[in-house]
Amino acid sequence: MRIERLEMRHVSMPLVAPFETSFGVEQDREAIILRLDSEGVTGWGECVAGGWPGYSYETVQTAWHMIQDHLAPLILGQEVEDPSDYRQRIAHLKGHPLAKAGLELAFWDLAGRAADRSLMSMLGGQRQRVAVGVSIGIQPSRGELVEMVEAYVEMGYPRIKLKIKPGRDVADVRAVRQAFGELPLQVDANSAYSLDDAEIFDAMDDLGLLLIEQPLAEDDLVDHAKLQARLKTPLCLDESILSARHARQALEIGACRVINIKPARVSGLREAVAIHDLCWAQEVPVWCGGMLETGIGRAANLALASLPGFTLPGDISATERYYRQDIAEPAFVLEDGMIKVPQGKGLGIEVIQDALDKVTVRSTILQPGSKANRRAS
Ligand code: NPG
Repeated sequence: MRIERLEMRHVSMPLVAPFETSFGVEQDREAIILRLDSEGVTGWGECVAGGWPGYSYETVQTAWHMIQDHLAPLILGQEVEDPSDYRQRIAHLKGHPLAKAGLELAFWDLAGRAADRSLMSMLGGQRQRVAVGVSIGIQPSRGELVEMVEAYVEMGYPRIKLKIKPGRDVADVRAVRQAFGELPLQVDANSAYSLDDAEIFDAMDDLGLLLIEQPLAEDDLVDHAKLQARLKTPLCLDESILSARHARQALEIGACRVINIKPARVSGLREAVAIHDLCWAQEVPVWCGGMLETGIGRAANLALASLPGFTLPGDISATERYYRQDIAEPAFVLEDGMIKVPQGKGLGIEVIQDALDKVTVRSTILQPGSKANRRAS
């Protein structure tokens, strides 16, 4: 398909409530929305790099530069067959998985719309509905945390994830465990600890958690293996796993027993499926993580989570948990602890142009031979 045009929009979307993690507080979700046009077909993508390098070194600014100056020149005016062809064209460029994944997603949507196939069927998904959970940020007090958990349990979320950070860990989690008995519960530290804190995790080990996510630094598989060896609770890696190779190595040395797969973090859906396949073959459970995506990115996460190895509920919640006004429709709703996987062609969602315009803070259109494109090539 000849790529005729790439539109980039930096958006800032107000969240329904601030989201606090060990790396900071987010009030507005920043992202880049991408629109590819080819032969009368449009494909949408979302790059989830945020406003500051808290979760990843990438930000909206670095991703904008990467997409505009390095990725776009490799595709504009070119015949790009499909997402795999796109991946080959950019394979020599180092790093920047969030930027690469955002554009790859637009290629998936384009390919699906052109071939009249849903993303779920292109990826090999097998379920029309997927089990989901909710991720609860750090709350101002323990009492408010317990109230928040209660509200989400009442809404029907069957699995709860609690964000933790030093000083807001064992006592918070114990309070939730005491209030909710058998509730499926897991925690996420976003790499805020070191092996010197192992006793904190020894204490968590008795709280019946499904898993402990990314307790240590993202580049520290070895200490994760040491920590996993002393715990009965499975460790789950998120930030540490950027590719199928990382996943294989982490499993080989016993650094984790579960993997969180986020298409954005691993440079796109193609690599996400490769990690799924590796874990499926080894009977290692995986689940789909989330990065407060708009309806565009969340549609992709739902399609991915419909693959058979996603045996744990994902961080994919209903639209109303994130945004009062999303930029895509239909909204995703929770039904019996599950969300339906879109079945329309491509991502199976439609972008709401007015809503997108309202949250756009800057935009650019790149075409073959356009200034930004020429400058970089
Ligand atoms: O439901 O999309 C969601 C949020 C799930 O906790 C969640 N995401 O560390 O996994 C994470 C965290 C995150 C949010 C990471 C925003 C990066 C950006």
